[in-house]
Amino acid sequence: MILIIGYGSFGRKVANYAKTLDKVVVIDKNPAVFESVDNLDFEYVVGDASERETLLNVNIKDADTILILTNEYVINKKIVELINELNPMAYVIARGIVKYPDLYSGVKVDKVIYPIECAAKEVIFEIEKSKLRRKLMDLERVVNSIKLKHRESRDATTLKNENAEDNGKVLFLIIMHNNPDPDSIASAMALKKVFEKWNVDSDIAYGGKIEFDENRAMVNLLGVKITPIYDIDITQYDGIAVVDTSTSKLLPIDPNNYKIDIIIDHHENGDLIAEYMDIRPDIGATATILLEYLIQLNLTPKQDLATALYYAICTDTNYFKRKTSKKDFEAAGYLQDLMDPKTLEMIENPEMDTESMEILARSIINRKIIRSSIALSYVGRINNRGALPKAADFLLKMEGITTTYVFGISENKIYISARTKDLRIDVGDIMKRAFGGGGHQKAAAASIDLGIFESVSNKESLRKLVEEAIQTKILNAMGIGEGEEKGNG
Ligand SMILES: [Mn+2]
Repeated sequence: MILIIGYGSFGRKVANYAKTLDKVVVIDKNPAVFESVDNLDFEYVVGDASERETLLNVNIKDADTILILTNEYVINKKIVELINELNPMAYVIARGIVKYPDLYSGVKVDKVIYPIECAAKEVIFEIEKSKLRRKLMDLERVVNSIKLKHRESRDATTLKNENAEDNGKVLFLIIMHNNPDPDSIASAMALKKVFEKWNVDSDIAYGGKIEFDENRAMVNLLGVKITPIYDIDITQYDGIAVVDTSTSKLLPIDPNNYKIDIIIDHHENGDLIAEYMDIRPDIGATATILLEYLIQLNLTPKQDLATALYYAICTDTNYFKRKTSKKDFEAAGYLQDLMDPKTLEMIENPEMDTESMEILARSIINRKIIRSSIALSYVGRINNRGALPKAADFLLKMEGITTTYVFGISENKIYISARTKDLRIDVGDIMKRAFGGGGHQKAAAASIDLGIFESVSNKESLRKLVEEAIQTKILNAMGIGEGEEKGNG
């Protein structure tokens, strides 16, 4: 049996739904509330539920669920006290008031509900939805105006030249920022899907390099088609969209030479402008914004896109440890059912190329341990600089080692990667003072010109010279003198 106390407008609604679930009994002290209802298909009692007699009259012991829905809060508490005594097993739902959060302290209530707040939240949710719908209408309008321009220019060409070839489709260029990260890659993939829905073709381009093994694995395993912007004739495109940046510094094209039509990003203080801009710094990843678009357009992301978007949110929020909004969590939750955990695992732990493996091996073999916790390691000539930070990370896993420096030569420079898990050591500061490099407390890097060492052709002599020069500078910056080190022997 469901017992409802209070038959106001809210109680009436609840009673209506509840009677499909179980037998319903309603109590209200005002007989008039029952008169206005035509066919009452539930039991009711006119009485004051804050009086023991009334509750006993309705066989309160039979009630599994009791709802106290009057808006007289003081009386509600009194009723709860009585119920706790007469039927302690019942599931008690009571109407609360936001102003008095402690209203039910000291009594047992299973659920306090705030009807007005629930309704208000639902309204806000609808407002958000309408805003998103509006945004997508704006985006589609921008795309349509480009379509129109495309058609006009095509008609003009056809008039002049009967043989002009054109499949009639509008072609967009989606540009990611330099050295694209998973968020920009996934966002570009998603925007391509949005364009497809509107019958627009698009290519994805990037500047710089795809730097990390993980990012390369993402592109390869998910079969993402992306092209270096230098291989592309930008003039053949009808429109340009930029994802995951709004800063000209990170863009591989000069915004003074090309008109950008669309920018979707989550970074603050960008200098780029476009006809359509959706920039939301409160969101942890651009992928979250684009997933909203997909859902709004009824486009359920397929497994590859879902995996990409999920990985993008994970990396941009550093696995939800950095700035993460409720929307990012919701997006990740939604994607979890759609993505492929096996592919994700392969992206997160990509196979290492032979050179990286060798550099790792050399960093272990060549390590010099100072003060039993600092490892310095020279790995010689390298092609893949990305292997240095990996080696520095890897050495940190050795027992007793808390700070690592791995350095090697690439072209005519010495590159150094530093890592520490010792909170008293700031490797960013050390790299800066020793070599003018940079980074933060836990991870840093630097590079210096090989200079006069360049003329040294003997491998072994070069090793000795570089090792000694780098070691001296690092130890000095750390405040560990050479002499002192020898003394400690
Ligand atoms: Mn991002």
